[in-house]
Amino acid sequence: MTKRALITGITGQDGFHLAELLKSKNYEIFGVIRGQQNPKKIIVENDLPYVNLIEADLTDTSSLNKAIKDSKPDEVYNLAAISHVGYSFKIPNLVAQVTGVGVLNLLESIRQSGRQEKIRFYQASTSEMFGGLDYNRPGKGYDENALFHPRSPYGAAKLYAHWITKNYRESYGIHASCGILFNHEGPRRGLEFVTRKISNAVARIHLGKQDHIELGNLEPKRDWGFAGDYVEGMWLMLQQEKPDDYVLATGETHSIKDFLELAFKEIGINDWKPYVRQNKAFLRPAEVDILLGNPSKAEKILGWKRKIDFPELVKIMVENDITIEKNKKD
Ligand code: G4F
Repeated sequence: MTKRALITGITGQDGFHLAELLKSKNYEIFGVIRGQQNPKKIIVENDLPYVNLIEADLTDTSSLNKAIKDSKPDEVYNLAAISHVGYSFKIPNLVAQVTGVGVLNLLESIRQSGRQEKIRFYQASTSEMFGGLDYNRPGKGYDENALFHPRSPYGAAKLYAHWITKNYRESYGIHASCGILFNHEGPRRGLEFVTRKISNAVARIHLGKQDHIELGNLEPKRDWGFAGDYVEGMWLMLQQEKPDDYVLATGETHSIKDFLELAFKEIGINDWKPYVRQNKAFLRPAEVDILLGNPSKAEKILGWKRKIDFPELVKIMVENDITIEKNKKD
């Protein structure tokens, strides 16, 4: 029988990759779209024509109730959030409502739908919940039992969402799993995130469209994987008999300088420093200095493993942006 999936956050990078994966598995897919005249609607309609769009908002329970009623999902993937860590310091209350309490609203809609035992739920938790400070497993990385210490309004809101999801699993028996995903990137990443900002700028520098890039702190390290690999892990979590929480990560960590080094090498530039300027506007009130994940549990239980490594990821992103920028008139 064809399975039905409801995806919130369909306009984002992960929504795109997950829809492609579920389509290849013959799911009927419903995507939640938010806002009056959302400019991303047309992109979803073009790139994912098989997705049935439903208008709803995580902060509006009646619209969520209707989304669950109309889509009758077997699986719900909550990928929606205000997800930019730096921006979350500017609108902390809104982030708490959308990224945190929004998840409670969605879980309540599932619980009150009369179909709660038929629905499996995925919550997009994040490595930002660890915060980098209690780096208590040197060399091994954060696993599912590591301490949480969020360092931003975004991280704190995600931590609430994580715990309320676990709470609904324990209290009401909802098949709800949290994927604690470390940074995952790719050609579909928004230009406001550092990897895509760099790959795009490198492409433009290569084509003579700009001569430098302005960035914030270059020292932080991240465990960067490819988003296409990570959506496979989300799906695998919901195929398990029992719900649980899993870290998805590569088990490697690299600095922003490492990313710059490889990205500029793709266009034949060995010394990136003359092309990079620091702009304090991109510094954050509190920084997460290092993130390294330990995906052993997901590898063992789900049989999940990332396929694309760090150098390949950088190459894919730079090549993609060169193609886009070549075809674009500025
Ligand atoms: O690319 P970023 O904005 O990603 P960040 O903050 O790690 O968060 C991303 O990954 C999380 C998973 O761990 C997700 F939960 C979250 O939603 C998001 O997808 O920044 C990465 C690092 C930071 O240390 C930042 O300070 O890059 C540093 N950075 C330096 N210059 C910059 C810039 N970040 C951005 N966005 N723009 C800069 O110019």
